[in-house]
Amino acid sequence: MIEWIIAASVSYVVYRALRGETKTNSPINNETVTESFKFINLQYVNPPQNKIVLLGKTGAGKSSTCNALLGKNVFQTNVLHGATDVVFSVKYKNTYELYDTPGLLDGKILTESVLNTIQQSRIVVYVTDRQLYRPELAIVKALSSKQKAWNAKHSNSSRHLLLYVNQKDVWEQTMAKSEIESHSTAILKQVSEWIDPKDVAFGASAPYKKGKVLQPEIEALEKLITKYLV
Ligand SMILES: Nc1nc2c(ncn2[C@@H]2O[C@H](COP(=O)(O)OP(=O)(O)OP(=O)(O)O)[C@@H](O)[C@H]2O)c(=O)[nH]1
Ligand SMILES: [Mg+2]
Repeated sequence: MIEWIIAASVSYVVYRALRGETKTNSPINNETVTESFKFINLQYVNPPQNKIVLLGKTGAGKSSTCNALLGKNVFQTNVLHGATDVVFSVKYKNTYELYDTPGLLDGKILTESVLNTIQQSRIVVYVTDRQLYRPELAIVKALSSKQKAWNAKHSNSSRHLLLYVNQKDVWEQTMAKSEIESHSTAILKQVSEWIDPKDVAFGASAPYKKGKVLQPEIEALEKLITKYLV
């Protein structure tokens, strides 16, 4: 497993370098791990609103995913991490609003506005482009347990947690089929205690090949979200 993570990370770094992207993730230190535990204080008091919030590590592709879901470039994206620094929303389908948030980790703290948006949202989409780091798993666990506690008492206003695994084009360009399979299985296994495999979607929000940005492959996530819109 360790060799595999190293191989995947190296391929990814090489891929980004080939794209001219030289900035890589900062290592995750104890401070950021501790910060992630602020999520434990998440309180669900009021019923959820028609809001969808995208959360995840910086550079995972949250803003690109919002754009792909909307079918237009509204949210700012950047190869350099930290492109999004405030919570920003736009209208989505069926009276829903789509919320983009600043990236987690990379030394970022969880702001009040992100926490409030999570508390208000019916659907939380955790976005990743690889196996989750430990602090991310802590976040997923906290979100899932708080949502389950809420849902157990309020069957007519359920909350949902989805996982979206982005950048599948990068995997396809840097890994063999068998590696992709084990990569996918490993991610499903990592979150299996908290997220049903049926609530996991794979895709590519801003696929890139030979210097060109291609059409997003976002159907799987769209389908999942649509299932939970009320
Ligand atoms: N190849 C490829 N690149 C992608 C994909 N999705 C996003 N990217 C690229 O990844 C970089 C980061 O994407 P963003 O959408 O800005 O990421 P973010 O999660 O919003 O980042 P922060 O705002 O810093 O938290 C950009 O250069 C995107 O073009 C994808 O599916 N495939
Ligand atoms: Mg962003």
